[in-house]
Amino acid sequence: MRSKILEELYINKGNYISGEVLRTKLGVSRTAIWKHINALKEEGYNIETIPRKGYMLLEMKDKLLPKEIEALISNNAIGQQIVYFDSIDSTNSYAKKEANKLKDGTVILSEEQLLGRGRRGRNWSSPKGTGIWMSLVLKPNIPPTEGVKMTQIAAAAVCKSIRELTGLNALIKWPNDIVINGKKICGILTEMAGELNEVNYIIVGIGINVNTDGFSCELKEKATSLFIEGGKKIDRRELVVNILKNFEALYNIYIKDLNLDETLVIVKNYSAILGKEIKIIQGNLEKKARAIDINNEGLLLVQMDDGSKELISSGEVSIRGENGY
Ligand code: BTX
Repeated sequence: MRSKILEELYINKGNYISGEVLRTKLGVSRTAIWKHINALKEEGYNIETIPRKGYMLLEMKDKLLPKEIEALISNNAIGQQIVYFDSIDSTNSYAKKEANKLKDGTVILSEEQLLGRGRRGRNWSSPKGTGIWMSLVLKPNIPPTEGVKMTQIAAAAVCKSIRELTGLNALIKWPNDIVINGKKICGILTEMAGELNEVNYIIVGIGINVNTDGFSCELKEKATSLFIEGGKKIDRRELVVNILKNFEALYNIYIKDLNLDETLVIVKNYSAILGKEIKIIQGNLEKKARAIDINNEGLLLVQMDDGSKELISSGEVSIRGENGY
């Protein structure tokens, strides 16, 4: 019912619609409508209420409200259903908790995360209204070993979208970061549950610093935002929509016959590390190497100082450039 009321408000955007009209159109009591309107206000919708005139949906600048995003991605399967929060612990945690109830392709968005998560229990800073903190719920029919490739698909989609929308030189730092001018603008956290040969669900968490105008001392050296780099505020809705479209295109190509080629073209073309000296950090161990290639499986091929070659899989390592992050 809430989404039907919202739909009516959208159709009449900028004009008042009376409680009575809503009541007859939707066949519920005026009290029920009033309660739903209040709930919508709590979700972040800017609705003006005037006695005897009714309700009017006002412009909501720079909010990631689902109806507007859904309208812009009408042809996409991913994002047909959007779950939106003003505040939440973590969109990935929510998606995992509710995975069995959520449809394939559902997108979770929140204006802020209070306990945003990175890999291996690290934090992900997610301040209110400044970034894109989103999780995609996927239920593909693929072997669980393929799941890690979602990170590469997401990285390619985000990198492509940032380049298309901002013209900034976004690069992919294998396996799960996007960087601009050597600083992290986006992190990706892919989590999966499944049986031996079947995926139950894959959650692809994407965090992007969009309009952030400053970072804590701790993050200043390694984090940046699209606003800091480009000097312009970005419409987060437009970026979300672009990413979902790019993701879906690459995902569909991949899912057809598990061929990652299209994604790999982007991942390699815009790699921040290929051909460079890097440090591979595994627990307390640090090794120097040269990043040579990313293979068909999305694994990183490196050459050690002694000339030997090694394939690195994304789960185990962090990568640092020779000069810091
Ligand atoms: P990661 O483990 O590669 O990176 C985490 C590290 O990045 C932190 O230890 C910190 O040094 C640094 N960091 C923390 N916050 C930021 C930030 N906002 N910008 C730049 N650097 C930062 C990367 O993990 C994966 C992050 C995924 C985040 C998304 S947001 C939606 C979804 N929900 C959720 O809880 N996580 C994902």
